[in-house]
Amino acid sequence: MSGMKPLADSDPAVYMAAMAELARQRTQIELIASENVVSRAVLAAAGSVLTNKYAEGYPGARYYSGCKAVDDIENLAVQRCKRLFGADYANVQPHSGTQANMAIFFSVLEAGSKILAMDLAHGGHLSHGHPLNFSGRKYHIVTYGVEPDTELIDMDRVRDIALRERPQMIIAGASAYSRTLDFEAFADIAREVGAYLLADMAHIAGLVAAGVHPSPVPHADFVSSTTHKTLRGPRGGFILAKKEHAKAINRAVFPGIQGGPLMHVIAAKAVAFREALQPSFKEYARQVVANSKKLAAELAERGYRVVSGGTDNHQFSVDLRAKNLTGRDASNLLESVGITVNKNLIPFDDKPPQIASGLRLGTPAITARGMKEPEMEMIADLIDRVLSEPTAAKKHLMIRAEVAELCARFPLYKDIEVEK
Ligand code: DSN
Repeated sequence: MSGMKPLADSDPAVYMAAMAELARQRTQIELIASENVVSRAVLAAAGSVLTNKYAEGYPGARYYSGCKAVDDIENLAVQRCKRLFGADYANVQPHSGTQANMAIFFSVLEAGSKILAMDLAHGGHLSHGHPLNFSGRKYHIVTYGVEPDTELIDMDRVRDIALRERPQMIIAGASAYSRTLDFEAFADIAREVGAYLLADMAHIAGLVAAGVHPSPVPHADFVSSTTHKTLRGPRGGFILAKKEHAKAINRAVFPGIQGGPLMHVIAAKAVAFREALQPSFKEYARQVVANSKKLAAELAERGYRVVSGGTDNHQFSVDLRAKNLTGRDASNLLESVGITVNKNLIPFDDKPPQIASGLRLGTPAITARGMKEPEMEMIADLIDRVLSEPTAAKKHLMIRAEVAELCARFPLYKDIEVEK
């Protein structure tokens, strides 16, 4: 890998594993909805000397000397993030989306406070109340979900639950929901019951930045996000909030739940925010959604039931019950031909999460490679040919070759060469 000769020379085992991962990314179709492919500039920042610097605290108020350069970088990241989302305040230090949520909870909630969040079995997120996660262990979680007939969130139902339960916080956000979230309606409900509104936009942040999904920023007290999904940045998190919460959030992140920030990752976030401010990013996000709609429609045409009947964003789930396949079996079959997806519960699933009746598919990564509608038709066809004949091993070999051929037309990190 260019710039990786020192690693190749000193630690061939790690280097070869990194090369194997590069080869996997190059030759497979990535449909995991939460993954993406970052630019070379983001990679360079994340792999830079900034990893060496301790910078506990915030710009201008650090607990270590020598922070001039990293202060400049964090200030840039914060300014760009605020500009991108039109926010009053941003904290770019959270190491992940879960830690962003943790800091927000710690800033205004007490242990045992009641949180109303989307049911994990309907598409909610681990950090919104899984019983083994800190959220489910430390807080009293009550849930809303989707309706059995429409598989959509019904805001009247959310309001009824909120009025009954009187939570201290409501979370609007999901990791497997393909429809537009009505942040304004969530905010009205939160106001009515005296709750804080946290919008977790981790999945849709890139779509929000580009204006192809309504923004939660004008409506929510707090917005949490990751940077590595539709936003196409490095693995990490950030928080936006109304100005009045700035002090409490800063304290909750550091020293509340984190020590030294990852300055190399913050630099990569700054680079990604700048990229997302460019007009080309709007076009990228528009194409992500167009591809998602096209892939869902092509699969529906081939007899796959798409949960809620379609998608408004970068992802959707398919129900495999009519195909007599589980999510686990289907994802293993697809992986064997170089198509990477994840098994996923569908709403009201009768199977456990390790087996699941559905697959979740997303288009951020394949769109970043340049694929468009004609390729979505080809991918739907490849998926269908594998899943329609799960035991046709010879045919699967041919499909594997077709997947590799398609990927070769959309090269990834062309300049990166394996060191001899
Ligand atoms: N695990 C991520 C996802 O795949 O949606 C969310 O953290």
